[in-house]
Amino acid sequence: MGFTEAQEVLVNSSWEAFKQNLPHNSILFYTFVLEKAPAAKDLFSFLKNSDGVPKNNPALQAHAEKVFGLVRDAAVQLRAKGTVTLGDASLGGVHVQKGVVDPHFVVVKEALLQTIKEVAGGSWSAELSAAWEAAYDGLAAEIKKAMS
Ligand code: HEM
Ligand code: ISQ
Repeated sequence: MGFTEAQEVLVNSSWEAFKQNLPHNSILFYTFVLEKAPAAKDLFSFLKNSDGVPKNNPALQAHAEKVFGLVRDAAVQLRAKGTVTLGDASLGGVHVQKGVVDPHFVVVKEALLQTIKEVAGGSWSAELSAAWEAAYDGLAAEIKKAMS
């Protein structure tokens, strides 16, 4: 079965919850990434020269919001047409240039799913997580294609 309307609703509702506390949730997201891949810190311009994950950093928050927003958009596309199309063709090049490699995509996926678990709280479910995972996988596959 393809991506369902119920899955789209699950992703949309937790995306709204994510945005509701962007300062907190974006720090959670980076913290989970760096727990798994401490060396990834040096890839991000806004983390490189700071001790830990900086609080109140608009660039950091904007990037986290963008990543979650693109995964949400991917869910909408999967539901509407069954495939994900990259709106921004430069996304492949950006990641190649920054030194991102395949295993990083697993790290970011797990961090994203952990963040969603925190954000959803009592409304978290395995179905909610699987919906985010499917949308992320569809988007990540397109970014990797654009990187190669
Ligand atoms: C930059 C999205 C995966 C590391 C970006 C940008 C976007 C983005 C929108 C900003 C491009 C711009 O400058 O306008 C995504 C999405 C991903 C993904 C949607 C997965 C589905 C990854 C992974 C890594 C990564 C796996 C590796 C840890 C970076 C870095 C930058 C970047 C280092 C540059 C940040 C800076 O300005 O210093 N990404 N990304 N991304 N991404 Fe990703
Ligand atoms: C990947 N690309 C851009 C920004 C990000 C922020 C946090 C974790 C992963 C990211």
